[in-house]
Amino acid sequence: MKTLTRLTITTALAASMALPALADISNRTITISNGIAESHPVGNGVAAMRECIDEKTEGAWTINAFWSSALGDDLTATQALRSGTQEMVITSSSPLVGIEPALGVFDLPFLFSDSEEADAILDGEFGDFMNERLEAVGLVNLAYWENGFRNLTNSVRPVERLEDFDGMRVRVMQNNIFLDTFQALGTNATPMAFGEVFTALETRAIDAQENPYVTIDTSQFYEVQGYLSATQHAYTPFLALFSGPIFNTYSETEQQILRDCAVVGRDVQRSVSRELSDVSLANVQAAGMQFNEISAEEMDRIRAAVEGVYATHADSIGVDVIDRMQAELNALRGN
Ligand code: KDG
Repeated sequence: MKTLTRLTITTALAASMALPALADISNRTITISNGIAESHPVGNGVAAMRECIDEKTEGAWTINAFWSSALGDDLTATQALRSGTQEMVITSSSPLVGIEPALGVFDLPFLFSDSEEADAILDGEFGDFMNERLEAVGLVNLAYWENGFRNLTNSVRPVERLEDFDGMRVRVMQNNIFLDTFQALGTNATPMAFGEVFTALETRAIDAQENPYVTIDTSQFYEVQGYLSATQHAYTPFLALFSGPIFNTYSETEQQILRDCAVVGRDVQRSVSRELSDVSLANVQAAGMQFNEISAEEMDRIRAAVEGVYATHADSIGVDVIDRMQAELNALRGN
């Protein structure tokens, strides 16, 4: 009899220890949006995050994903998070500099040398520093996902030297740092939301745009662009943002589930993005794009032409922000 009693008490204790976690998880519906097609590696990331959430909530949460700017562009969706009318967005950081100017540091040309450096900065102290600033404006950044290294496409000519940029009508993200960078290269730069780019290229309202290979491929820019040049002029991250007002209504258990599963999604998304980069480059060439790399000498001239953007935007980004970034990069590079 005593053994049965002990067993019953042990089982009851074990069950009661499990209960708080389940009791802390309510039925939830999460709306998440993004500006690109689901075939982009962001789709893989969202799928992995959803699987993680299904497992941890035992199916108590529903994730509804919307693609190709269906719920508005990056800035519109992000404002919906701040007002508490949408839960989540995977967005480029660049269009958000009007909300948090410090984000502009990620738009500085040729800032990161490679994705390993980008990961170390974004997943380290600097990323935490930026996340604190985002929380102050009602945005919880659950993780940094990968947009990637950006390259120029156009319908006019191969860009092999600095002078080939001259007069080109280039679409840039709604961000003065990108605007000034491409004006410094001699182009006629135009800020535009991502959802409008394909039509603007198709109608020849603009000549060019710049994005990572996987975006050029999955957004089918090869249908309206003849030339792709490996400028690799900036590495921009994606932010996996959650609404601050809504996040604050979640239990600590639920908040941790969001953070943990956004990291699971991040690792899958980055991995697929890097695996697909060369595949996408091959795809767009097979679809007819003429690809060219740029000589080291010409890359030095291009870098020199845009280096003034750092000084021009130091005040708007924050000298302290840029100094912090440079210090962490120097430490990584052993300088
Ligand atoms: O929602 C993300 C897209 O808007 C993303 O592709 C942003 O790189 C981007 C661009 O060029 O606008």
